[in-house]
Amino acid sequence: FLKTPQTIGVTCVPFSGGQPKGGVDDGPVEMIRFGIVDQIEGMGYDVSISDGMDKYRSMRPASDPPVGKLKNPRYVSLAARRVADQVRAHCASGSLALTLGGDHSIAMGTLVGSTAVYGDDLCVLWIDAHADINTPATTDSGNLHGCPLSFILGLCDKQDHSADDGLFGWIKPCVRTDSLVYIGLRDVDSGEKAILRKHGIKAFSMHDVDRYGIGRVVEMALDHVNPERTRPIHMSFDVDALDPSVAPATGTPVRGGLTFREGHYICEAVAETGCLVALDLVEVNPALGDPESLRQTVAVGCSLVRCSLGETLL
Ligand code: B3U
Ligand code: MN
Ligand code: MN
Repeated sequence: FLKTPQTIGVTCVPFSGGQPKGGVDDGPVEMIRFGIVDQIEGMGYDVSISDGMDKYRSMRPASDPPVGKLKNPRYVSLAARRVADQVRAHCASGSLALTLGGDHSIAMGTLVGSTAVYGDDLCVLWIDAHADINTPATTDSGNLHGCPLSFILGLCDKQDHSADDGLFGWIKPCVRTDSLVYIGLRDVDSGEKAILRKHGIKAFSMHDVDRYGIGRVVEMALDHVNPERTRPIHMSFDVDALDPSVAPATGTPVRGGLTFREGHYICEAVAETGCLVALDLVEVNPALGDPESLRQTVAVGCSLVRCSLGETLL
């Protein structure tokens, strides 16, 4: 694959159906208003933007009763499918696909889109306080933003989620469990821990960040999924990986998170590989907290994106 695309294909996904709190659907527009597109262009990139971001809101079905425990299953499936098409189009044209969420359920779409182009070669860095790997059977909350990886990795029992209408049947397993690595975990459900153990999925928790320091952790994470630094990387960055003192405006903050520098270090190290082909920045919720929390969280989200694109490399 061509390293370091010169065009950034932006997909804005004003979507909140994967969890119960309103406001996360305003994440993308706040990042645009903060100037993320101008900032990226200012770094010398060409930017193309997917059209029809307003369509995501109007996709909500009139009736969307739970399937098993899963909430808003039709809405999540429809929106993610559209995300997949838009991300696939950006990747196919050789652009780096930047997706601004929205809650993390949209990563079902971003990963289907990126792997449609890069296939098995793609590896995934999941930066998050949470593992987002619940299956329709293990989820307690029924919130699909806690489940995207189980679909992508093919860990769901078919009868769990598609018995009635094959709602998520369009998501074929597209990432191998050894092509995924986590950084930042600190709030993982017991069912999720069992899944991580069973499949031997590599995860660097905050405990590991404390023990080894962020420099070693990122090196070990990249060595695990991308030892030669030749595989394309999809980084899915949930802003709640950061400590709530750094990114307060998010739906499920968990204390003890990454510092401002640790978060940025991850992005810089990924930029340095030259392998980044897709980046998700999700779970910025402008409705939560005071205006200063909002400004701070949107600003740090934009800053993480710019660093991932190489801004602070000398
Ligand atoms: N694991 C829990 C909590 C959670 C996951 N992702 C977020 N929260 N943001 C769940 O609902 O699946
Ligand atoms: Mn999270
Ligand atoms: Mn997440």
